[in-house]
Amino acid sequence: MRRIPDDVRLPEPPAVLRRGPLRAEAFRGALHDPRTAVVVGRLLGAAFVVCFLTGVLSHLMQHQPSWLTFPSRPVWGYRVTQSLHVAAGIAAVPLLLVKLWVVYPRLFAWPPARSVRHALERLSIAVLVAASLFELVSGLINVVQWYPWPFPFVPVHYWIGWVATGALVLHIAVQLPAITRYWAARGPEAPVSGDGPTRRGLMAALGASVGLVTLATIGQTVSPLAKASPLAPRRPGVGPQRLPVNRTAAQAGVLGPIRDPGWRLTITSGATVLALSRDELLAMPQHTVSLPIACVEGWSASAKWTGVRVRDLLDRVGAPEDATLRVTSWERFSPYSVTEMRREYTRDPLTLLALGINGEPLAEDHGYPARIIAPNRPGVLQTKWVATMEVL
Ligand SMILES: Nc1nc2c(c(=O)[nH]1)N[C@H]1C(S)=C(S)[C@@H](COP(=O)(O)O)O[C@H]1N2
Ligand SMILES: [Mo]
Repeated sequence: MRRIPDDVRLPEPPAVLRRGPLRAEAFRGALHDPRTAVVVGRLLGAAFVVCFLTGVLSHLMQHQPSWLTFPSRPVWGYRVTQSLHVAAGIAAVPLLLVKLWVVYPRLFAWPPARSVRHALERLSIAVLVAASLFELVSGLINVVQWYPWPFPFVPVHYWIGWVATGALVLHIAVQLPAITRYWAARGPEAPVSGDGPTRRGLMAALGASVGLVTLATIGQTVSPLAKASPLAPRRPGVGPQRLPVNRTAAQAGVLGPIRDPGWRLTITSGATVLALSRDELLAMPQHTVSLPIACVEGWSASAKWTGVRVRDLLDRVGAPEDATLRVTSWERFSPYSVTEMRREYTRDPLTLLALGINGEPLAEDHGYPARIIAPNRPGVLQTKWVATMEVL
């Protein structure tokens, strides 16, 4: 590959094009300055780092690679990291809007590209802006479960997250001189003059917007705040048995098999096959645990689950201690139809095949006759309407 010399100058565009926003002094507002860009950029960068780390963690927990194991404790681990992911993403919306407002005059820099290097820099910023907007918008509309696009949300949101993060790292590297100048010149702040708001006013408005959008949505996971969160798409405490429902039994097309009086749970381990009715499951030792359902969409809610320990079921079919378990739902053709659990989950005394919730038999929409509930596990893997359990 040929190196691109730093100083490959591009021809100057004709001066007649320099009109409107392209003319010199088109933007006089004092807050389109590098200092404001750095101050807002730092906050936005922090929100992005939180989103990226918690997002990668969530992805790995949902698509667990064979070389990686996750502990089943603390039980609230996924609840906290996923709430942070969604809350930081929502807080990043006003931050990104303000950041774009601060720097948008640079879109009209003259000349549009001084050199090949400058053109590449601008291209990388275009990628950063596009990827950031895509991540925030796709994340938000996933929270409200609206899928207007023809591609699957999870892999695209995941990979564009890497693109945005790569572009962000490049952007920070390119802007390092400006950032260092900002730190060196700190000290008494130069008064900003000119039209428009002061920097302090801008930051106060920004802080208020971040606080407002956070408060308006955080109630979807912090139950005492639910009343103050008009925009929270789900609320803990609302739904059958005071727990939100992600997909109903009717939507999943399982009403036939789960209402069948001949319903049986099939457990297989090698040649051993055990078929248990709900009454037989209820006759086994029952345990009650308090565990949250924590959805990737950011809502979470705690409930008291009662049922049979998964490890007791495994012992009944003589499964090896470290066996992996495959759980299949009556629901077909859904990404949530099948999940696998390794020993950290199957052997945890809190991992249940739940038959009841908050003192009542499971509602159909919560997975009747039986569902999985395990500690520190993404909601999407808490399989409802369990049909079979296979020891692998
Ligand atoms: N079979 C099946 N299990 C499922 C789902 C599903 O659509 N089908 N949704 C999952 C998701 S995304 C979540 S967050 C939880 C929600 O459980 P709940 O509806 O009982 O609150 O169930 C999980 N188990
Ligand atoms: Mo979910």
